[in-house]
Formats: sequence, structure tokens, C-alpha cells
Amino acid sequence: MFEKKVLVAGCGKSGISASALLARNGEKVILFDENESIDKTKILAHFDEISGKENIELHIGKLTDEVIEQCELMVISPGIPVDKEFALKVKNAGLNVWSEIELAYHYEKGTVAAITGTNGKTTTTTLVGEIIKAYNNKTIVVGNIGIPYTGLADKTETDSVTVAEISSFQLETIIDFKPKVSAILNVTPDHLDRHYTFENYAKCKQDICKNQTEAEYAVLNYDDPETVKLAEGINAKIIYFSRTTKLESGVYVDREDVLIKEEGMVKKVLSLKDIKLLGTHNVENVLAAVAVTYYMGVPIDIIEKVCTEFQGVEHRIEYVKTVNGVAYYNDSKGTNPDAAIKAIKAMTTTTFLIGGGYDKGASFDEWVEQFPAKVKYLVLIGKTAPLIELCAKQHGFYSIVTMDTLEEAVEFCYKNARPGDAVLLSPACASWDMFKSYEQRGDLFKEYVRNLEE
Ligand code: UMA
Repeated sequence: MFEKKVLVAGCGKSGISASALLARNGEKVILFDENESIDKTKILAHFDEISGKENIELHIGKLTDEVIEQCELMVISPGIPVDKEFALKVKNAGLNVWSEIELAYHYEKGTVAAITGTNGKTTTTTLVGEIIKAYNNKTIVVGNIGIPYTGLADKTETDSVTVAEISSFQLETIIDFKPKVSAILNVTPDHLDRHYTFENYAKCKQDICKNQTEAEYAVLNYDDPETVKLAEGINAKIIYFSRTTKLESGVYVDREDVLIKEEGMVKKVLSLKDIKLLGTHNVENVLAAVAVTYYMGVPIDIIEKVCTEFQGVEHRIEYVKTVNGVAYYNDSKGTNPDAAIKAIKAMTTTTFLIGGGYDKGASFDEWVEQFPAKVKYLVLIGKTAPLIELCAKQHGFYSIVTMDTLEEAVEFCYKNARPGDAVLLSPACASWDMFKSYEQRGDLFKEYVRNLEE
């Protein structure tokens, strides 16, 4: 594909995967990273198992003109700003600059569904992936979700489907990337340190559609005015979804039913009371997933089945089990007050909330202010327990108990919650005082809950 070498910038997940793809396809690669303290042996060890590893050379530190002259393209990792000094130097030397997504797309043989947005990307991408997998077993789920697209792109086939979660960082350097169905879930200010203005950020999101034509589809959130504004610059056929408005055309909710309206015809997809995901934000994610998969050609009965079975993304308001009429939810990924507030808002019943953990210096006031309406009991663990207790009491909330371990916290909830209550682990804190990671904390929670007896 290339005559000269390819410069891959960034030795993280993206850069390593992009280099491996290029090398195993016979291209010559210079893998570059600015971080001088990087462990070269560790980086090279990633390529031990791949064919063509001799095609990869490592360059760490300052990017020299001599390196740039040997290359015709730079594949830039999403974490590297495109206006970084070395990146501008490369661009000015006449090299093309592609994101890792763009590189992967050049090896893609199948059809692509791509999802972006400020919030809900991972849940929607995962759900879309599950639905399409139920229809086509040659489906891969990749991208910002943590699985680099370049790791699998050259293994795709003409009848395979790629479902990609794409961040604004990755969209900044899209050239030919063209999904059959794209989705913009919502746009609220984020990553402004990188994009400088909200307009720039929103434009990056819109670029997911930039190569689409009337033959492709762009799924947009009708309830988010900033997303609707983007419609004007999009050539694809626009499919709106809405939680609050009965649309003339698109995917929407009428009472409890999710409906698709197309050319005047209405088709029922599912009933919201059958979905296991909690919260209005998740209703939007389901609507988006319905729209994306329907226009990817998945039959409605499959969409309904998978949506109603879907338990959510692991550790994000994840339903675990109902014991004695009490539903248990794992939101171990609620590692900051903002995320934990979303989880409380998503609960529809009185809740025993397990919180506390490693102290990141966050303020708990806003989180605690959510308690009176929903939280019946606050069960605290970890380093921040005394801080949170003090803060809660200052806000007039006194139903608090502190436990030494997570297992004891679960036990307390099991003994004290009544049928109709819920138990939610959503700590508003990192896990590192008691656990290796939020994943470990969530896994243990689920293990303790699964061991509870009716
Ligand atoms: N580096 C430089 N110069 C710089 C910045 C970084 O040389 O100016 C080097 C670092 O020394 C490091 C490497 O680049 O060795 C890191 O590259 P990276 O930050 O792009 O990280 P990756 O490990 O390649 O992970 C990336 C995404 N990271 C970011 O967008 C910051 C991951 O998204 C993604 O899952 C992964 O590719 C696979 O596609 C993470 C993320 O936080 C989860 N995304 C943001 C979000 O979701 O909000 C956008």
C-alpha cells in the first residue's frame, strides 16, 4: 500500500496495534513516542508473536528530520494533539496524517456502523455489537471502547460487520472513513482543552458523517439541540431518534413502546418495560441502538430480543440479581461523584447505596444532595467513609453505617433491605484503597451478591 515507511506516533494501545497491522501486511514502520522514559524492551515485546516484526523500528524522544524524510504517512494516536509541534512539523513536510481508525478502514472489507457522542458511546456500541452479532456471527466491536480497530481490520470479510466506537480525537484525522450507518448520540462540552472551542469539538463529531452520501444513514438524537444543529452539514439520510417527541419519521417512544416510523408505516420494536437498563440516558442509548441496527439491516425480532436481554455494560449500573425481592446493581465504574449521581438518578426505587473508597480529593456535596429522595441507607466503606459521613450529616442525611469490608456491606444490605428496595454499589470514589481496580471491586461485589440465598 505504501512506498515509503509509515511513521506511527504513540506507543500506547493504538500505536502498537497500528504498527502490528502495518508490519504483518508487509509495510515498514517507524514507531515513535515522545516519552523518553518508555521501556523499549517492553514495547518491542508486543511484536514478538507477529509476522513482519523486523519491519518495525522504534524511535523514542525527539522526532528528527531524518526520520520524517523516510516516511510518507503518519498514523497518529488519539491521545496526541494534532497541533503538537512534532505533528505540525510532519504535516508541513507534506506527509498525510491519519488516525488509527482511518488506517484500519483502508483494510476493511465489510460494512461499518460507527457511533460517537459525548455520553453513552460505550453502552450503545456494546448493545449495537450484541444485536448485530445475534444476526451475523462475523461481527467485531472495536475503537475507543478499548479494542483498537487496527487489531482486527485486516481480518474482516465482505460479509462481516464492524461496530466502532469513535471518539472526537479519532475523528480529527479521518480522510475516507465512511460508515454505512453513523450515530451521534449527543454533544455537550467535553475535551475543550484539546479542541479549544465547543464548535470545533462538535465539528469533529459531525465528521463521522463527512464521507457519507444519501446512500448511507446518520442516526441523530432529536432531543439534543446541539446534535440537531449538526444535521445541516450532513449528506447522509438522517434518521432521528427521540424519547420525548412522536416523530413523523424515525425511532421514538409512544407511551411504553419503542416504534420505528418509516414512510408513514409504524412498526413496534419493543416495550420499554421489558428492558433491563435503567435511566432515561439508557432509553436514549436503546433508541439509538434500535435505529443503527435497523438501518444496518437487522430484523426487528432480533433487535427486540437482544435489547430486552441486554444487561448493560459491565460495572455501569449493571443489574446483578434479585434476592428476596431486592434488585442488586453494580456501578463500580461510578468512580467520581458525577458518575455516581447518574446512577442514583437511574434508580426507580428506594435504594441502599454502598459508597466510599480511595480519596481523590473530590467534593461529595452534590452527590449527597441526591440522597433524600432515593437513598434509604448509605453503607460506607474505604478511606473516604468518615469524610462522606460528615458531608452527608452536614446535608441532613443520617441513615449511615460504615463497614470494614465490601462483603460486610453487602451482608448489611441483604439483612436490612425490604422487598421493592434496590441495592446499588456506586462508590463515587476510586477503588485503590481496598482493590486493584474498579473491575476487581465490581467483580467481588457480584460474587458476594450471587452467593446470597433467597
Ligand atoms: N504520547 C506522545 N505525545 C503526546 C501524547 C502521547 O508521544 O503528546 C504517547 C504517550 O507517551 C503514550 C502514547 O502516546 O505512549 C499514548 O497514546 P494514546 O494516549 O492515544 O493512548 P492509547 O493507549 O493508544 O489509547 C487510545 C485511546 N486513548 C485516548 O484517546 C486518550 C483509548 O481511549 C482507546 O481505547 C485506545 O486508543 C484504543 O482505540 C481511551 C480514552 O480515554 C479509553 N478515550 C477518550 C474518552 O473516551 O473520553 C477520548
